[in-house]
Amino acid sequence: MSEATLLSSPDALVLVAQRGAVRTLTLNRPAALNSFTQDMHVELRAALDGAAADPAVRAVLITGAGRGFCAGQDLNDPGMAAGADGKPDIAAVIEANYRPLALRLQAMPVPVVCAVNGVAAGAGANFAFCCDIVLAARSASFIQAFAKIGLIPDCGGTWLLPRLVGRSRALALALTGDKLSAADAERFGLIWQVVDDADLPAQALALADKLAAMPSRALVATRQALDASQALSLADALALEARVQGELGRAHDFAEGVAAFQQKRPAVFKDR
Ligand code: T3D
Repeated sequence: MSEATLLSSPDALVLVAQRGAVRTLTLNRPAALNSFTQDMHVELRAALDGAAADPAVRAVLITGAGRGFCAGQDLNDPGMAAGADGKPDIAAVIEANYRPLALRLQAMPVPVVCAVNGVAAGAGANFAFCCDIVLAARSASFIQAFAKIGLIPDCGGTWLLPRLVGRSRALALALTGDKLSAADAERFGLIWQVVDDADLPAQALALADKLAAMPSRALVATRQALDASQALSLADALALEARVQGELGRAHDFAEGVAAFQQKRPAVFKDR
């Protein structure tokens, strides 16, 4: 297995590395549990845009440095905008940072794996849930911390939580702000899988490698169709499936997948 190549500065707020076809982004403010500052948002956006634009990238893996994954908004960040009345303009912070982040993840042209290595709180938790497949270390936890500071779930939380776990659990998580263990997050269906702490990096990388070798265009079309179906009737979802299958059926990867099956060899997918 090849070594990872660091593409960012070693002291960047988001470390960017490439190994094979997997681009790894590591939130890197461990002393503040990788909470989001304005500068970290800027670096994360650039890193996600860079991965999206690079044809050598076929899967993205997101994780955090140190003992936390991400504690949400850095509540000490002087970059937090103030409105004309001098009070915090949180709408501006969300419009500038969290809304683009959630939409960027939903529109990534490759699958995104999230390896939650420690606590994920506030927007840090919902950022993780925006990713396609979430693994978490057994010691990790998830906290909808917003209610404790007089806010509502953001970074897509109001949309994601009821879809992931249903209204009853979504409301209880959001209203109490209680800490949910990784094991309970898996049991609720908030995340895909909990793994032993020591195994998280290797298992997350193995999953990203596996996805990188699969037909990216079809994987991304799957995410888009599943998300779109939430607002569609069965008849309209069936029509969408027909249209998307029609497009994929004319693409390289379908021909390659069928040929590889018939020839009993591994497929080499390349559409993105
Ligand atoms: O503009 C806007 O506000 C809008 C956007 C809102 C989106 C949001 O994300 S709102 C929610 C913001 N996040 C939180 O409210 C979580 C705050 N953090 C915590 O509740 C706890 O830190 C944790 C439960 C996440 C972890 O607890 P613990 O005991 O493991 O660690 P700790 O000792 O509290 O934190 C370690 C350090 O990280 C500590 O710094 P220190 O004292 O060692 O210098 C702590 O201050 C720092 N830290 C943790 N979270 C944040 C933070 N610093 C700034 N902002 C944080 N969110």
